[in-house]
Amino acid sequence: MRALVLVDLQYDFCPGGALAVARGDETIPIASRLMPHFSTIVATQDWHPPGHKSFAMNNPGTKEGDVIDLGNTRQVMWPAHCVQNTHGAELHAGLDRSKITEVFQKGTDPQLDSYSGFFDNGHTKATGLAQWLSERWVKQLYILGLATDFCVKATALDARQLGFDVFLVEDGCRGVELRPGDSERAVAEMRGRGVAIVESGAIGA
Ligand code: VGL
Ligand code: ZN
Repeated sequence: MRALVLVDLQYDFCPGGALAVARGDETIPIASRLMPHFSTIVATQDWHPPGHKSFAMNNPGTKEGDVIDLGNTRQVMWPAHCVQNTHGAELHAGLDRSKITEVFQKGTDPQLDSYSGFFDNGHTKATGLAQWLSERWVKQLYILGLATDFCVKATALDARQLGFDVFLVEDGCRGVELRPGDSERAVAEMRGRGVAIVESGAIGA
């Protein structure tokens, strides 16, 4: 069985959003074209409480882009984004919500960030996605979304580590690019860990 994994296709990562990714909205029609080709579709949703420690505003003395120690991880300071029950946290309405089998929320622990759809950044708690997929005999994951260099990468690498066959739909991803080239380096790292890099046009029934 295969599944389509839509990573963080939320307004805050699209142009005009709080943590806007350049051309992030171009992922939406690509996701929509692929959805009819999958019977199992999961979406991850970045879903932070207002006091989340990944927000610079919640760490006095820091500014956006700084990196601090948080638990046993290094944490980038982000602008407040994907705050629970705000418009920015909603999945983009260009997606047919009725075709998404299940949504997995992450980043809900105020003390810990979670880029991956599977585990928090400290790898201490599972979101339940891995078990959910294995209960449905899913072995192949087609992953796309936002952002290439953070949540998409973390999700794909965890998926590989968990033993899934992983296909990154590269044209369905856009990156934050804190440093130019981050997305390209992220794709190279994924490829190096056994992720197959594919284009959406090659995917059909
Ligand atoms: C993401 C930074 C902070 C992402 C989420 O979806 O890639 N990036 N929170
Ligand atoms: Zn976040």
